[in-house]
Amino acid sequence: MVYVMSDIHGNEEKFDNLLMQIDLKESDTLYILGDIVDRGPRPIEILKRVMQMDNVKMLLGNHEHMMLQSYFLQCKPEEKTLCAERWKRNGCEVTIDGLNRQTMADKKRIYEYVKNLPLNLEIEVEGKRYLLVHGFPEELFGVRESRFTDKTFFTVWERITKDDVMPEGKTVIFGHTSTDNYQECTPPKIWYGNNMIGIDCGGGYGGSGRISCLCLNTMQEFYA
Ligand SMILES: [Mn+2]
Repeated sequence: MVYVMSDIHGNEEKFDNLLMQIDLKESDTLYILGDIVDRGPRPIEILKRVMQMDNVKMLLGNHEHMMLQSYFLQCKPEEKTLCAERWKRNGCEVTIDGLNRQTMADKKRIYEYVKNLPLNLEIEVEGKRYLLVHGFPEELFGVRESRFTDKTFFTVWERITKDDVMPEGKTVIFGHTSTDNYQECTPPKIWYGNNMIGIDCGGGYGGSGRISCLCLNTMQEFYA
């Protein structure tokens, strides 16, 4: 079976609850569409577990991108303050705490893993093509109007709207923008648009927010 999940944001309890619900087997594949870190209590612990799981594949989210830029100093020196402030507004403290508790070797492993994460992945399940993205399809950079002038920023930060036209022949599955932007529903649910499926059910924000998981073989939905 193939599953997608997104925006876990340090919520290890909800992550474990979902893993239990789907009963993930070694022969299954779970795609996590970015934003494991920041906000919730155990972001680095989840990230380290994911790094060890051969059947879990992850995309870069804007929160991992902020971590790379600020903690691992991938930003331009003149943008250091700007990046640090942006990350601070987005719940970085738990991630910094978690990273500071790691050995040098583990920090290096985390850095190597995160900096090599793909922006998008295209997969086929049951004869259907899916494009997995965190924020927006990379191939629409320069096509879709955006305030982001850098392709990575565009892909991890830009938000899909109901009226966006997705690339032909595939269904885009995305996180990043919680589904209450597209539909009124309490608690939030997975949103199905025109060739696009939004799976961020606001689990990173507490309240009635949930983390969702979708099985692409059966389209069965799971929530925690
Ligand atoms: Mn995001």
